Order: sequence, then C-alpha cells, then structure tokens
Amino acid sequence: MHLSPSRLLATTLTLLPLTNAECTRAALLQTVDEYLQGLSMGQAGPLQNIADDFLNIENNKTIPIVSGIIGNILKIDYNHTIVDMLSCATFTELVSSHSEKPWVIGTQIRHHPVDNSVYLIDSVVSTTGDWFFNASKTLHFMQNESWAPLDKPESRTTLLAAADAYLDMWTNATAEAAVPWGTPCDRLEGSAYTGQGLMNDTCRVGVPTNHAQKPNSGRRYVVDESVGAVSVLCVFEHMSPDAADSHLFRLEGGRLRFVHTITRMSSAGVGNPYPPSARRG
Ligand SMILES: *[C@@H]1O[C@H](CO)[C@@H](O)[C@H](O)[C@H]1NC(C)=O
Ligand SMILES: *[C@@H]1O[C@H](CO)[C@@H](O)[C@H](O)[C@H]1NC(C)=O
Ligand SMILES: *[C@@H]1O[C@H](CO)[C@@H](O)[C@H](O)[C@H]1NC(C)=O
Ligand SMILES: *[C@@H]1O[C@H](CO)[C@@H](O)[C@H](O)[C@H]1NC(C)=O
Ligand SMILES: *[C@@H]1O[C@H](CO)[C@@H](O)[C@H](O)[C@H]1NC(C)=O
Ligand SMILES: CC(=O)N[C@H]1CO[C@H](CO)[C@@H](O)[C@@H]1O
Repeated sequence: MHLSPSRLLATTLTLLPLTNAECTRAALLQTVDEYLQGLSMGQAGPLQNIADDFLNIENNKTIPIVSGIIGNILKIDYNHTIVDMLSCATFTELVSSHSEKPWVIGTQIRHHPVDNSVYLIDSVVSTTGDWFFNASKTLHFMQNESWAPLDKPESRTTLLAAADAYLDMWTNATAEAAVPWGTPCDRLEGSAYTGQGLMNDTCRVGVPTNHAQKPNSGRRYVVDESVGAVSVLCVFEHMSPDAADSHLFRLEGGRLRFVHTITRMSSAGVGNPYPPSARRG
C-alpha cells in the first residue's frame, strides 16, 4: 500500500511521543537527589515530577508522604544508590547517626518510564529499638565496603535467583544449598557484622533452620547488574508482629560478597513507622 504524505505525517506524529518514552538514568538519580534533599530539609517540597497516581509506603503501610519520615530533618552521613534501568527504579540506603533520633533507611523509588514521573516511594525506616539497630556502627561498616562497578556485570537472572534463594531459606529446606555463598562474605544485619574480624567473613551464620516458618512475602526488587546488586523489600511474616524488611545483596563473580539488612521490628510493628515523639513539630 502506498502512503499519502498526509498519512505519513500522521504516522510520524503518532510515533513521536514514543521516542520520549524511555527511562533515563539522569532522571532516576535526579529524584534520588531530591529525595535526599527533602529528608535533609524535613519537607517533600524538593520532589519534582510526581505522578498523579503517586503512593508513599513506609514499613509496609501506605501513608501520606508528609506524615512520614520526610517530616523529620535528617543529617545524612551516608547514602548509596543502585539503579535499575529495566524497572525504571532505584534503591537507596542511607544512615543518619548524629542525633538523638538516628535512622537507617532503605528506599525503593519507582518511575513511569513514559515520562520518568515518580509513582512509588517505598521505604523501610528503622530506628532505635529495631533489629540490631545502632546507626553509628552501621555507618562505620557500610563506609568500609566497596560497591564499585564490576569488571564483569552480573546477570539479572543470577541476581534474582540468589536473592530469592536467600529469602526462601526461612520456608524451604533446600534453598540454603541454592544460595551462591561467597568467601569472603560479609553480612551487615542492622549493625551486626560478620566482617572485620568479627565472624570470619562468612554470611553462612545464623541461617534459619525452622523451615515451617511463614514466608518473606510481598517481595519488590530493584536490580543493578553493573554493580552486581539486588535490593528486595518484603514482609517477614515469621516475626511477631510482621516486620518490614530490606535486604540488599552484592555478588562478585557470581558469589555472594555482601548482604545488608534493615528490619523494622518495634513493638508497634508494621505500619507504625515511628512513635509520635520522633516527629518534628
Ligand atoms: C550522597 O552521597 C554522595 C556520595 O556518594 C555525596 O556526594 C552526596 O553529597 C550525598 N548526599 C547527601 C544528601 O548526603
Ligand atoms: C553503638 O555502638 C557503639 C560501638 O559499639 C557504642 O559505643 C554505642 O554506645 C552504641 N550506641 C548505642 C545507642 O547503643
Ligand atoms: C576496610 O577496612 C580495612 C581495614 O580494616 C581496609 O584494609 C580496607 O581497605 C577498607 N576497605 C574500604 C573499602 O574502605
Ligand atoms: C526450594 O528451593 C529449591 C532451591 O532453590 C528449589 O529448587 C525448589 O523449587 C524450592 N521449593 C519450593 C517449594 O519453593
Ligand atoms: C573463626 O575461625 C576460627 C578458625 O576456624 C575459629 O577458631 C573461630 O572460632 C571462628 N570465629 C568465629 C567468631 O566464628
Ligand atoms: C501497603 C502494603 O504494601 N501492604 C502489604 C503489607 O504486607 C502484606 C503481606 O506481604 C501485604 O499483603 C500487603 O499488601
């Protein structure tokens, strides 16, 4: 069939928006900067390009962003971000240790690829009283690790399989054998570390043996092949009450090198990011 010039023009015009329909790394990192700026200022104002269907989830509960952690003024000591271009998402871990109210936070931010607008900020927010919480220790250990880009990126399939095998250990007796344990491997569980001469640089300690437990459910992934990292937010249903959890894994040469965990474990449980006394103003 022969296309008339006007038909051709129409086709070109229809296709034009599609050429813009892609996730950009700069836009993802821009939002992370804005989010960190917002936390530093104690307000959501710096966040631009928010989608109409935006949701803010903290510790497995949907709450207005202004009622959440961003209402506190944080002095951020450390931040580290991985970027998932396929899912158009990022994961950022950050530590704020120098105050009466210290925080260790893991945040996934998801964007619509069409216009890079933010439709979800999904965080695990931990503070005093949470699982092995000690922000200055966490800061010290995090700052000592290298998460630099790998010479040879890890495949998405390898990263997802490793993360799932690890998180399946609570319910599946054969999952432990499927985890690509590395040597050395350092796990930072809250502030409890297996590196720096503390536990012989092994991550294969304290692994669950009671496989009748409830699952680590509702897993949300952010995968960065270039640094061999995968972030998973989920709910630890085997804790009582349910605990909001963040696991960040780093593989090197296909083997597990680092594991970071942040687990919201207060008596208030999932859905109560922090007590009212922690709020600003
Ligand atoms: C986040 O970390 C980067 C270095 O990785 C640093 O340049 C930046 O200032 C940090 N941002 C904040 C808000 O602390
Ligand atoms: C955190 O750990 C450091 C180093 O072990 C210790 O000196 C400090 O007292 C701990 N902080 C709290 C609040 O427990
Ligand atoms: C971590 O600390 C050790 C000494 O305890 C040092 O040899 C190593 O270079 C440090 N690594 C990084 C990435 O800071
Ligand atoms: C348990 O884990 C193994 C190893 O990853 C896997 O092959 C198997 O399918 C899992 N079983 C269930 C019930 O998920
Ligand atoms: C580290 O390994 C040595 C030698 O195998 C062992 O004696 C020691 O108990 C181990 N330390 C820890 C904390 O597991
Ligand atoms: C808001 C939210 O994400 N709620 C989830 C909390 O965790 C349970 C168990 O995984 C889910 O069923 C909820 O959807």
